[in-house]
Amino acid sequence: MFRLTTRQALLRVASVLALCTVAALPIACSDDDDPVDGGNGGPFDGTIEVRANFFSPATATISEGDSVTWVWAGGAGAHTVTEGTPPNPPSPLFDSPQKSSGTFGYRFNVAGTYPYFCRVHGAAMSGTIIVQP
Ligand SMILES: [Cu+2]
Repeated sequence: MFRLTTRQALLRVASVLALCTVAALPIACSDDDDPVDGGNGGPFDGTIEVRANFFSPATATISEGDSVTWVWAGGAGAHTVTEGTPPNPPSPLFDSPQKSSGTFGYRFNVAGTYPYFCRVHGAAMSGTIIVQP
């Protein structure tokens, strides 16, 4: 009787441990301090980080009707997200204010290739959104 109880207890402990291991996996897998770029080369999640003079990822491919959100990383300095090519595109499709925190979003409704850049840093800080039909 005592043996059976001990065995049952051990089995119970083992299954609890197994459950904890499974439950802990998603946390371990998502332990990525850079979730914005899709992390670890994962698929583009619609978010681009605005960092100290570069966009991450610099090139992103989306589908028609998808939105992109640029997120200013902490301490990255002041930047814009401006459609077109530097220095001064005539009528940018989108042109964020110059800022050093927060986000900026744009929805791409027409397929095509959209270059963009930062007005502060010019060609040195640029990116491309590829919108597939
Ligand atoms: Cu910039």
